[in-house]
Parts: sequence; structure tokens; C-alpha cells
Amino acid sequence: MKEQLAKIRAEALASFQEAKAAADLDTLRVRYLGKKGELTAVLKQMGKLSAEERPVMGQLANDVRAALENALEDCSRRLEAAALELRLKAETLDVTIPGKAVSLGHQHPMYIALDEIKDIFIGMGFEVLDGPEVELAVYNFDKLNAEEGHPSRDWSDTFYFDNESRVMLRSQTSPMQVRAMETRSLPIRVIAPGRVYRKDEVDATHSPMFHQVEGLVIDKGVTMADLKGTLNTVVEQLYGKGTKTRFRPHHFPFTEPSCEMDMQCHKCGGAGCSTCKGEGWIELLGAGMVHPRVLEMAGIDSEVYSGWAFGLGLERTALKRFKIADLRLIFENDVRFLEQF
Ligand code: 2NM
Repeated sequence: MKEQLAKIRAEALASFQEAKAAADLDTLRVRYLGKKGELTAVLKQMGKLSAEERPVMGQLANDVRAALENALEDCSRRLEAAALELRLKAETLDVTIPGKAVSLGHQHPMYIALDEIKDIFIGMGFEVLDGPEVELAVYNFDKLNAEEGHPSRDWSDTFYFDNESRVMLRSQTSPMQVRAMETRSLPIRVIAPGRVYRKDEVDATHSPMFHQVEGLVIDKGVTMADLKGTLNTVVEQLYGKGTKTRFRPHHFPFTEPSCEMDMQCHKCGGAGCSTCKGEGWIELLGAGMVHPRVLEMAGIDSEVYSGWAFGLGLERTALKRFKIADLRLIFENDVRFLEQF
């Protein structure tokens, strides 16, 4: 029996050393130490021993069991460490390898132009307003002094939602200015950029959806001189110091007097060329002194307060600002085009 125990011990220890994986150790544990294992089989023969031999063999068997358990424990730890080592090697990250470049989009030139315009006006104390693209005709037309019968109200010019021509896609951002006059305390200094809609065919200078920036100043003693001074400052910041401008008389229903503002052609310096179509001047925006009737409809006393307003097309402004030839490029969103700005 003593020899049997020594043999089990030697064999078991050797096989533990050879185990390659934790699963192998489990199989070996069952084989040597399990209920039907080799050590148990030997212990079952203890009954045949004499009373003197039994405790000696018992002690010996316990020593073997303890030795095997310790060895199993050691081997298990060794295998675990080896497995961890292997995993760490396999999962090594070389943090010095250059990353894959992420393809970022590009800010649209029209929004670059809008940001510049916003910055200029915010710098002069204006607030930027946002408002609904679906408007009431009352705000888009009536309160802007464009009453029933005005050509811009025609079904062929405006997108209406109902047969009564009450609800529409705004054709200008001026309804926001009306809302500002009705709800804000005076004085008012705001700009309202946003999308507007008109029934136009798409060509190099037209689109049924485009963007406007309108501005409004209302205070006591505001005159055309404020209009000219402010807009000249904006144009110089946008197109460069020393940019010459001129104001031509014009007509809008919501302003009186009304004007259009041109800048001297940057290409020919006013002599006339293809960029300015021989004019020497390039049209920038419309403006004027807010019509007293518009002020009164908004609940502002036109005897005490006066104001000026302007409106410009943002796409056309971006075309001029970045010398782009065709409006359609603005809407196509071709990255090869966008990346140039
Ligand atoms: C323009 C030209 C001139 C304008 C007027 C108003 C308001 F609400 F005060 F009456 N908002 N915007 C205005 C004036 C717009 O766009 C070419």
C-alpha cells in the first residue's frame, strides 16, 4: 500500500506539471482525488490493514492528498499566469501608430457669411431673432403695409396652405420684425436671419427657397443717417475697409423712403466689367425708414419713435463675398465645392 501511495504521488505530480490548460488540471483532479479516484481506491483497502498499520497509512494517505492539493494549486496558478501573459501579448496596442483620419464635413459658405454678418451686428449691440417659417399672411403682408391686392400676395408668387390665403410659407423674414415690434420693449435693435419661400423657378440667380437677413432699429430720433452709417460700417467689415457704397431710391411697401444699397465693383473699381455687368456697381440690399403705418399697426407711436430696416438675400451675399458665379452651387452641397472656403 505504501508503494501504491508513493506511485500515485509521483505519477500525479508529474502529470500536473505536464498539464497545458486549466481544464486538463480538472480532469487530473478527478482522476487522482475524486470520489472514484485512485487515492480513494487505495483508502478503501484500509480495512484490510492491521490496527497498528492503519493510522500510519492513514497519515501517509493524508500527506499524499495534501501534497497533491498543493501541487494542483501551484499548477493552476502557473497556468493562469501563463494565460494572462499570452492575452496581454495578443492585446498589445501600439499607441504610436498614426490614427485613421476622420473625414469631417465643411462649413457651408453661406453660413460662413451668416456668421460674419451676425458677428458684425452683435458687435453693434443687435440681438439675433429666430421665428416660424409657416406664417400668417397678416404678419407676412398686412402688418407690413402690403394689403389685399398687392402683387407679392398673388397665388402665383406665394405658397399658401389654405384656400383663404391665411396661412403661408413666409416670403420674407420681416414678420419676425413685426413680432419684435409687437412684443419687445423699445428701443429695438434686432436682426432676423432665416429661410423664406417664393414661387420662383431655379436658375443662376433664383430659387424657390432662399435665406434672408433682415434688420430693424427703432428708437427716438432715428434717421436715414443712422441707416447709412450703420450699413456702411457693415459693408466695410464684410468686404474690406474703403469699400465705396451708394444709395439709390427704391420702393418697398413697408418703408418710406426706401432705397437700395450698392457697392462699387471690387473687380473694376467702378469702370464697368463682366462681374458688375458694365454697371461699375453691385446691388447689395434693400432698406428704408420703417413706414409710419407699420409702426402704428405694431402699436408704436410714430410721432415719438422712428426706425430703419434692411433686408438682404444671404445666398447672393455669399456669392459676392466669395466670388461664386452660380447660385445653384450653394444648394448642391458638393464637398469639392464646399471645401474651397
Ligand atoms: C427689406 C427692405 C427694406 C424691412 C422692413 C421691416 C419692418 F418690419 F420693419 F417693416 N422689416 N424688414 C425691410 C425694409 C426689408 O428687404 C429687402
